[in-house]
Formats: sequence, structure tokens, C-alpha cells
Amino acid sequence: MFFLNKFILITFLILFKSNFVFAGDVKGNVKYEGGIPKMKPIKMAADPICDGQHAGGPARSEWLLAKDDGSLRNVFVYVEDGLNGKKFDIPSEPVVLDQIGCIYVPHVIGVQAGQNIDILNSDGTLHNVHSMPKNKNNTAFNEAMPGARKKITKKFDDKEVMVRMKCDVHPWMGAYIGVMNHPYFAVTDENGNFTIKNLPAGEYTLKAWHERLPAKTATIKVGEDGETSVNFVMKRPPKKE
Ligand SMILES: [Cu+2]
Repeated sequence: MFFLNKFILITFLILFKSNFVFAGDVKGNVKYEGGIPKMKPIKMAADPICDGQHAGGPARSEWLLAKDDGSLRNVFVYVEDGLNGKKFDIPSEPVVLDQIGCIYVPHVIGVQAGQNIDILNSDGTLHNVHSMPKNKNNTAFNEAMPGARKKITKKFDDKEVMVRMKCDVHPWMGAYIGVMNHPYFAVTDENGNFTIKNLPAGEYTLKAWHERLPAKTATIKVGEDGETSVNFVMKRPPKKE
């Protein structure tokens, strides 16, 4: 009995010593407030291989994808503050960025610094994958991917919100990569929803980034169990007088 009690006591001491034992999911939704612009069709006629993949109707630009109720897609939501420089393992699984019908898929992704990004070419045409990081610790690359070259693997070494990607062959192609030094980030889906999993209990600043709208922040408190909910509303900046 004595030994059992001692064991329990030690277990409790270990649990309380570590800040990383208790964790919860952060779930939320992002809405856009304002008139929803129409996404224009992309003219791909210059490259018949691209054009031929959109027989069902032209691809459209993706710079603001909101449903009628404002649900906003492609918002990168991440922990901006509260992790206090803690170090995290780099996932061995790569993040995938594909090129399909001469569009980057997905349009917005997140990755950890040092994690591999597999850039695929599902098109039988030439792409030129061109990254434009602004953080000097991140290496820019500019690489041709002919139709037969199906995969290149790249990574970024340091935090950056966001690294812009473009294609020098097809000027309409664009994507954004959020590079984090932790695993607590997510991109909103077509319903504006996101989930950040297993965030250790504590207080954090959460930030929501969108390619055309001013960023929003929220302070959240993650308890020792259960879920934390947070919603964002994003809108265009007021017009200057
Ligand atoms: Cu291209």
C-alpha cells in the first residue's frame, strides 16, 4: 500500500511539473463581413494543356472565397504568442502542394520550419515553382518542373507568415505557405471552420491571416480538458478619405 501511494504521488508530481500534459483542441470559424466580390474566370488559353483541364467551366481566381453567409476559406490561423520559445519535433510526413489544372492546390497551406514540402506536378505541362520568402533565413528557389518532373521536395527553415509562391510560366498561379516553429496552426475550410489540435493548457494569442484582409488576433485560454472556441470576423479596411 505504501509503495502504491508513493507511486501515485510521484506520478502526480511528474504530471504537474510538465506544462504539456493537459491539452485541448481549439475550434473556430472565420466569417467575412462585407460585399462578397465575384471571383473572375482565369484566362488560360495561352497554355492549351491548362485550358483543356477546365472543360466544365473556367477556373476562377481564389483571392477571397466566401460563402453567402460569409464563411471564409483559406484563412491561416495560428498561435502567435504563448509558447515561450518551446521546441517541437518536426513531423516526418511532408506537406503536399500540388499543381492541378495550372492551379496550386491547396491555395493556402501551413508547414513547420524544417518540414518537407512535396511540390507535385499533376499537369503534363511546364511549371516554374518560384518561392518568394522575405525572411532571410528562408532560401528562395526558382525551379522548372517540366511535365515529366512530378515531384520536388523543399523546406523553409524559419518562421514566416506567409511565403508567397508563384509560377513564372502561368502568371495567374499563386499560393501561400505559412511556416511555423510549432505545430499549432490550421487553414479554414470551405465553411470557414478550423481546428487546432492538442494545444497545451495555457493562454495564447491566436492570429488569423488572410491574403487580402487585415489580420485579426484573439486571446484565448485553453483549459486542462475540453474544447476552446474562438471566432473571427474579417473585413476590408475602411476606405481612406
Ligand atoms: Cu505553372
